[in-house]
Amino acid sequence: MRKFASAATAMLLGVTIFAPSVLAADKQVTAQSAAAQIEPAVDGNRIVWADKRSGNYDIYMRDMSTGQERQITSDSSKQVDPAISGNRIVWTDYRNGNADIYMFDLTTGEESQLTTNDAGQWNPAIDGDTIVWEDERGGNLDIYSLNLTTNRESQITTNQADQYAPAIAGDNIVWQDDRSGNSDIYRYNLSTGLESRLSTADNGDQSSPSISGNMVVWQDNRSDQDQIVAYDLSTGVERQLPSSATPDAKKWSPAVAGDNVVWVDTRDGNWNIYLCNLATGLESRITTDSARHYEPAISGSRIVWEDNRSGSLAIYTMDLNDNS
Ligand SMILES: [Ca+2]
Ligand SMILES: [Ca+2]
Ligand SMILES: [Ca+2]
Ligand SMILES: [Ca+2]
Repeated sequence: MRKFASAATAMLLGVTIFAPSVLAADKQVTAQSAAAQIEPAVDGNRIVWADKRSGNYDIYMRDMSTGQERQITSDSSKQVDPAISGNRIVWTDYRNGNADIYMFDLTTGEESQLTTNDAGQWNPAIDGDTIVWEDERGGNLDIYSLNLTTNRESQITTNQADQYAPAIAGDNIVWQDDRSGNSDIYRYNLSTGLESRLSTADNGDQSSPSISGNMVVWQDNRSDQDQIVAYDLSTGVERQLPSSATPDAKKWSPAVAGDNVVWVDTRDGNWNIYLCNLATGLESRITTDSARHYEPAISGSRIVWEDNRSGSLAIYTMDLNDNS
């Protein structure tokens, strides 16, 4: 409560005040290197990213509970865009001359190629036993899924426009969909087989969806300024974040875990990571220096992002529960 001591007063005034001091200490995940470390993803204490220290991009992982770093791929072609759920890491892999989805199982130490089609497969996301990705085998982008328990691959969308940037939580797959002439957010439920459009605004692009439980967030420029929208699948209620008025600031790349939403925000004149708690409406600034911070991801209380404060791209993390 100490952190948000002025919150009640702030709410009375109709604005949201964020804590002036840092919530918790941030830490550099990656060893200092002139090579780029990009595209972080996180599940619990395990952080994965794409790392160019070998002269080409590979996937690396660091477990913050043990401090141990592990190189996941060593192939000389490009491995990028990792995602992680439990003991499984997935990524986009160019070793076959086109993009495919690969997986590494931390339990067995085994790597497997999940797609073999000559067209491109990109941007995997994983939750439990289900992997989703965007796939160009039909001549336009569609969403595909693979159930690791049944080893069954499914085509989720068939529309001739592009469907891409998928995210998954439980039975719900969400993605960015261009079928209406601009981008909207759609959802497919693996249990019911039903597809629905979530974003209600006809104008502007709704993009970069993220999902946790029943909460979907996306970037939304319906009012010609990028903002963050949260949509609750259980109630159908959509709301803009945060409640504080910073209409001239652009907001990008949201990610959600439980009640916490993080995004990139330009209100301070540079790119910072901000946090909004959906239950309290309270907002916090996560990064404090004037460097660029972007591509945030979040799992539980742990936030990760890409950061250039040291002059080259590195991965940083903050555990909101770390009071040390
Ligand atoms: Ca590589
Ligand atoms: Ca392929
Ligand atoms: Ca399509
Ligand atoms: Ca739209």
